[in-house]
Amino acid sequence: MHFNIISIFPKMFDAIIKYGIVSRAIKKNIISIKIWNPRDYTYDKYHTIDDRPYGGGSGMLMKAEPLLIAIEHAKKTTQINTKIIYLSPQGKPLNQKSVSKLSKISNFILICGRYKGIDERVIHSSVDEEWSIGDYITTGGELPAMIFIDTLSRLIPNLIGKKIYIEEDSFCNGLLDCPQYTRPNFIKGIPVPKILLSGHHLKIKKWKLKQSLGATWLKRPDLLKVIKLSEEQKTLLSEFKKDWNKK
Ligand code: 4GX
Repeated sequence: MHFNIISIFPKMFDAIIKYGIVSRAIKKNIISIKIWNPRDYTYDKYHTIDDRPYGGGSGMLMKAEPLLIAIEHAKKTTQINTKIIYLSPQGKPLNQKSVSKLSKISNFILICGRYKGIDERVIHSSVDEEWSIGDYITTGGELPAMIFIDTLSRLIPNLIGKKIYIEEDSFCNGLLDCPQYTRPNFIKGIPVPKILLSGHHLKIKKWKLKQSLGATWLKRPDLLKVIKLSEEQKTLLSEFKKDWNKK
């Protein structure tokens, strides 16, 4: 997976380039990250990348030309099948399903906007898709771009472990994860649920599914509305609700 980033703050990407799984994937040549700074493509004395919006209004916009030249330079180094993406609150909301679809693509150009955004003509002429990381505003597109790279990267086969681990993730089946425990057996007087120590693999699997359903019901009931539960899942959820009401 190759990521070309258009950003005026290249150093911010050290956060993923230097640490963790993305960093390891870069060293193994599984991922590449190249950053193109629009400021390097400005030709006035002050290297101006922003300007006031036509029609007035507060704040500044990123100028079109430095962004367009940076995009052209990035394009020259990548294959034909490259998706150009603008991260913005106006984009389609990312979720695990869209991330999973996007992870089939191998070349990206990610445009990181600052200030009040970028000249609309950059979006109109050069952007294939606009994506949002959520309904809130960050100070720039760099963190959203890193989230984009991070979530896609962890779906690359064998990068974080066996496929089965990814399939057990929250959201993979549309549900939240079940509670998890590790040693020791007691923490602050609270024991690990007995069933997890029982060695009954089938019962443990059922318990985990039941807890997943319960956690989703308690914490994210909206998620339950968009998935179709199997008969087994329906039974386990009603058992969870019964237990819950007894407490
Ligand atoms: N999901 N930001 C883009 C500049 C901007 C401002 C207004 C268009 C209109 C964001 C998000 C996000 C901050 C990136 C503002 N662009 N990006 N930037 N939420 O908040 O992706």
